[in-house]
Amino acid sequence: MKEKQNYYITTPIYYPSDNLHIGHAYTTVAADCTARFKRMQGYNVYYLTGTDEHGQKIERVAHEKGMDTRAYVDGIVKNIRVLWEKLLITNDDFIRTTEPRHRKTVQDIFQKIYDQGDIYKSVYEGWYCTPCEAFWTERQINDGQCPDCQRPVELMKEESYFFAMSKYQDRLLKHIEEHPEFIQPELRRNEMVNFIKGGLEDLCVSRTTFKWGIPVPFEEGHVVYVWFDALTNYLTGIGYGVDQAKFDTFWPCDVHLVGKDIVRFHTVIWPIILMAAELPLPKQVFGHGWLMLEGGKMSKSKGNVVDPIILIDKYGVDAVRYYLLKELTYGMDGYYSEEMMVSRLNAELANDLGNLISRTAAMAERYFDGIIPAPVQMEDIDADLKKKASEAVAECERQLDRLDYSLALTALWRLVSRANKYIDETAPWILAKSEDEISRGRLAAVIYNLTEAIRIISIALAPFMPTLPVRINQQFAFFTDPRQLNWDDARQWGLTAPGSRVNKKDSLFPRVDTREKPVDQEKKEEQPSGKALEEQDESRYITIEDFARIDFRVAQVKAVEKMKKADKLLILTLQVGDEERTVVSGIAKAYTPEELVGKKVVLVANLKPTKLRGVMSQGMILAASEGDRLEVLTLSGDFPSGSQVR
Ligand code: ME8
Repeated sequence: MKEKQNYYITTPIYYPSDNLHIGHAYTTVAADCTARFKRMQGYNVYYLTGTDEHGQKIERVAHEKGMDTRAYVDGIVKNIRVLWEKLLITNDDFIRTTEPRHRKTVQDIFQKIYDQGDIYKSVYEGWYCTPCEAFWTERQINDGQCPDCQRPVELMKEESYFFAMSKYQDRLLKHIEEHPEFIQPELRRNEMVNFIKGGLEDLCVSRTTFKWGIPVPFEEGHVVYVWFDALTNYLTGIGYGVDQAKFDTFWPCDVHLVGKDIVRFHTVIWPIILMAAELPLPKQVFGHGWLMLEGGKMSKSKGNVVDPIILIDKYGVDAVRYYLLKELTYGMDGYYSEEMMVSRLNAELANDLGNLISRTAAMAERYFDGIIPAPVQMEDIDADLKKKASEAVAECERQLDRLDYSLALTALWRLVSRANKYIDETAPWILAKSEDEISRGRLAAVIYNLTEAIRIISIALAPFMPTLPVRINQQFAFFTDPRQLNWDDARQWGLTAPGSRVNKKDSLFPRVDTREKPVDQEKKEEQPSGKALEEQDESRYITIEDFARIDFRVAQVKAVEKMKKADKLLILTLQVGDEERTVVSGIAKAYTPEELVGKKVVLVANLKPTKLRGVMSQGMILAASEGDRLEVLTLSGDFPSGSQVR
């Protein structure tokens, strides 16, 4: 038998200075999605998360609250554990840096580096950002503020131990050059290469002005710098120094998943600690973007944090996980608002996925008494659905391996859309009206194929939405154990046994009523069943009259400017026949203003004007979008502006 491959993934260990917000939840959910996916692929996975409990920042917060530091962090850590349970996080261990096992690792590594000569004593004189727990030189700070978080820095002068990082600069650059996968995405790698080329200074790695930390093993009164302490958790968590077999199994780590704010610590300080301690470097550090709010980054000090527990209680764990994983595209920032979240949940979960499942279950009940028929009478369109399923799963897998959760979901949604379209194209309600054997055979094939598509989708979605297969299994009895799924089964078509039962239940993703918030008061939509199905299918269409109400026009782009303080928006001046229009469009990530000037585009000319960031937008231009790709529809040739588009 082939030996299982190992896979070690970590999140940052969070500061228990306060309860965590939805931004922290993003990293932990993303790492959990990967851990679940790798387990489904048969890997021997180790998923580590935990808390970074030492340092001046935590000590100050606890004192401000008049509490003993240990008692304070214990309370927050308890809440963090509850949050991970609610988010169904499957971490294999939870490391707290205040545990004795971790103290031992930190002291061993510190001593080892001291013994080989790379830690020495001197006096630190410079600036310190307590919220980031980071040292800065005079040259690096801006107007007395931290270059990372823009909060005031404090002047520090104390006797400290220093870590000779500067001498590792060339070795680190060489490693990054020879291992392009080490820092991902590429944008982060370039930033770090520039930072390192700017020159590394030796790092202050001990403090004497407070006590809340791990003592330096060879000199009383010094505590180890909190980032040296924190980064070492990745070794403690897999048994460094106590369980050699486990350590050898999982080190080097496959991926440290972190936010972009702490890529520098993980790709400069951490690899140099490992080099000095003669340990192999992690295979990858992946820096994802931030979940932003309209007013900027979520931050406890700004008081604009979003509590994930409230969202889970309102919308359910699968919906919250889905939203987070879809919203942040590869390495980029995403923007959170409850309205945008609800509209995504309604469109993608309730409409696209929820309807596919409830329509299929209802048709299986209505046309085959709830027994999945054998697929007789196959046609080309069935082969296409099957092909789309295998393509979607392969693409989802490829994107998950790059940690692009959003595009992985986009790939699966291509299959969801294809299956919904397949219902429209095969029109089972018409097949059901004929008594002849051919129509009956076709109907059986259609229901079987839809069921297969749903089975495949529910396996591939399991890493993202872990309760989905369990809930789907209550309607379609696909799996012996919906908690133990195998990724290979999503790659195969035809595993559903004809004759298995379908038992239609309430919608898996009820629509959230956007007019009535809070959502606790939401009314669940009545799910049509049986006879109402045909009417429901009718209501999915718009009439030609509806279509004719939209006034599409050819418009020529005359001028374009960037919207200030909105990196997604462009302000377009359009010529539409004799008229000039201003349109605000969210396409700045895909186009520079110069690329658009002169282009002929399609304008929805009778869309109600609306003010966007203070600019009145008079219409909308059409664009195709998929994941983070976007392309504006343009006309080649010399169609006059103002012409109608039908
Ligand atoms: O930095 N969007 O801990 P921390 C996305 N203890 N992710 C976010 C986010 C947001 N708005 N806000 C926070 C520390 N995060 C150190 C780490 S590791 C050895 C030590 C996530 O509690 C993101 O992953 O400040 C970020 O890197 C992490 O939370 C920082 O958590």
